[in-house]
Amino acid sequence: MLEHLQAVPPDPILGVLAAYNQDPNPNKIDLGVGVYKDEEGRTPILPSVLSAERELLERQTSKSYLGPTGVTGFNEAISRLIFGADSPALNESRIRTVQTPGGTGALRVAAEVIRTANPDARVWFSDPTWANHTAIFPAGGLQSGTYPYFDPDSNGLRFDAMMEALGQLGPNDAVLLHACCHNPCGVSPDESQWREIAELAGQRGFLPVIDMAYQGFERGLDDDNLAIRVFAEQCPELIVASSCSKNFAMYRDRVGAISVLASSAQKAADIETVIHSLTRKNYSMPPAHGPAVIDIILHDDALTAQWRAEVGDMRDRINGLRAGLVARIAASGVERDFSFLERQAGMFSFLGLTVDQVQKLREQFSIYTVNSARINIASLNQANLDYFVSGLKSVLEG
Ligand code: PLP
Ligand code: TYF
Repeated sequence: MLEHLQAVPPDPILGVLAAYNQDPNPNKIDLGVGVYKDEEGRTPILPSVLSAERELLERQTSKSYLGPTGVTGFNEAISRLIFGADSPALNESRIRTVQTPGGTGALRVAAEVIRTANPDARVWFSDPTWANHTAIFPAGGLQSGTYPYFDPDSNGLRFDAMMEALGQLGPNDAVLLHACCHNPCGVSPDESQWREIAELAGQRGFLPVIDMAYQGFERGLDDDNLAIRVFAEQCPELIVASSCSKNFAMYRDRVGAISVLASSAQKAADIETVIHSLTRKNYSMPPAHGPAVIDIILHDDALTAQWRAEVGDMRDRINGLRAGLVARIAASGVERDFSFLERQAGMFSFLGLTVDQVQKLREQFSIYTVNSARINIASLNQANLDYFVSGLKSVLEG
């Protein structure tokens, strides 16, 4: 039977990393995979996480099963973090959060929850979106489509076209939105645009599904959940898939959560049983280590303050790099205006290069980007910035 299986090409983003790893050039730069790096090019364990892991090691007396809900202290703390501690829906017990294996696991569970509620539902993605979205939701049994989002001419948002497309949708539709730090384009709606989108969702009755993989990397931990708070005000129902990979730098521990806001406390409790039944048929129960660590951090004032400062440092470094990059490109004499890089946020932006130019950057300079010319800004540092800018200038002028 297995004879019928054919090889499948690797994930294009992870493929860039594999090609980079094989390149012997000492000046090589990996601007591909979205992993935060510090000024030395490392992705260290956050000191707050290390402290909590030490405490967990001392405290933990058993590794017996926890059950389908996982670490309840984590679920409760994540609800507060992503909806805001003063969220009216939280006080009305209309929100249920269940830990999942990463934000990716949360997205897959979200797809299955939607399919269970309505097998004919269609999910709509921004054009463009993270490639895994377009794989996960169909794998979870949903049809999909796209709505206009990024404008390559202005490097901004196609807000009017987006609103027009979303204005056609209704109760059989789910709309996937990036809460902040859009992957791959770095463009977010502003506050008044978020309010208009949420009002439209309320009027049309489509289900917002918010992917928040970068909370804290755009404007701050307490501001980056703006979209979630606005949708929670305007819509009776909402799904959030959140990730702790980036803001706790716990990538390989696979920590995330699905949160569902329902029209009543009873409905929220009912939906949680649906989530448990879906995950039981998949991975049975979620892994506990990462959430146990985050449970410790978010229930300890000193560790929480330390972690918040660490997230602030990562955000400030990325924003500093954005400003530095714009200045160095302009100073190098490149004619094209790259000032949009400073108006965008998070780890990612498009450089606006052709596939040919991307190829040249790779072959002539060992500078690796995704084929779409998406770069991970956090991979730049003072030691490689000038080399990157000279490579960029050369392919733009060549
Ligand atoms: N959503 C987006 C937009 C992402 O970029 C990522 C990954 O980095 C995720 C979700 C999920 O990440 P993870 O499964 O590592 O939590
Ligand atoms: O877009 C990125 O680079 C990150 C990391 O299959 C990532 O989201 C990339 C590919 C993948 C899983 C995570």
